Amino acid sequence: MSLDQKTILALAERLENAELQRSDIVKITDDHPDMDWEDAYAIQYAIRKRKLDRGSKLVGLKMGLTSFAKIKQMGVEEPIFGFLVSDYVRQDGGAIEFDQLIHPKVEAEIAFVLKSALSGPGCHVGDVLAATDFIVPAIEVIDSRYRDFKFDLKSVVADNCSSARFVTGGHARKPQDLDLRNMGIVLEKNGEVIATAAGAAVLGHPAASVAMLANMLGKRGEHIPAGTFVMTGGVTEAYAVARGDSITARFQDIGSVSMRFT
Ligand code: 0L1
Ligand code: MG
Repeated sequence: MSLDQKTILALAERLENAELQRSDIVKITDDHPDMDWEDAYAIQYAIRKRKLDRGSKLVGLKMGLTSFAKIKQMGVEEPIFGFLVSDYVRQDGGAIEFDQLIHPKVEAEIAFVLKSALSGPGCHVGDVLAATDFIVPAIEVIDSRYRDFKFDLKSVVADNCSSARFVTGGHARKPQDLDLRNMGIVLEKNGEVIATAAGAAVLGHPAASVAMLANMLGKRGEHIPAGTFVMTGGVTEAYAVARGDSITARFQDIGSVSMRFT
């Protein structure tokens, strides 16, 4: 680690205030160019603690930058992970308050709910499928706290991977009843198709994203507990939205999820 605890806590406060006050900031590596991965996750975990200490509930975990489209869009090489708290949850078909966000974008994601814990190293797709209770569709709203979405990967990890809101719905289905690699997904904005993808867009198989999360957590001495909701990452690139937009993501065999920006 290159940052001391006081700096980690101050950066967590700066980033969380940017989120809560809807005021963007410049990427934190501008002031701390030597910040390393451990520092970045330490800041993210400090933000998570701030939220939990105020009574928010941890409701899941997410992987980010797991699809070729996102990797290309962001010009990065490695997936990253973040947390999901109760403050981010919105209802299927419901409103997302545009005024609470800086510059939101949406992503269609395949989500897993686990019935057994998963731990790394060595966690693989087979382990994930055996540990999965059901699969549900989701839309994530990301909202980087960095001005104009200009950042580097460490700054993004510190900012909880731009997490802001998410909606889940559709039909819960057992993984053995689905062809997750070939699952078709259509993303619509205001009734028009803006992107299409298949489940394989996420690391070749969306379960590989959950396995990667277990392996990344394993390096930290952590695991994915039974019952965890895991979003596996956008199957397409992220699309900017404006007030008044309606977004629907349709997933083959597991139904659709929608939201309106009001
Ligand atoms: O959910 C995600 O894919 C996180 C991506 C982080 C970078 C971004 O803001 O697009
Ligand atoms: Mg995402």
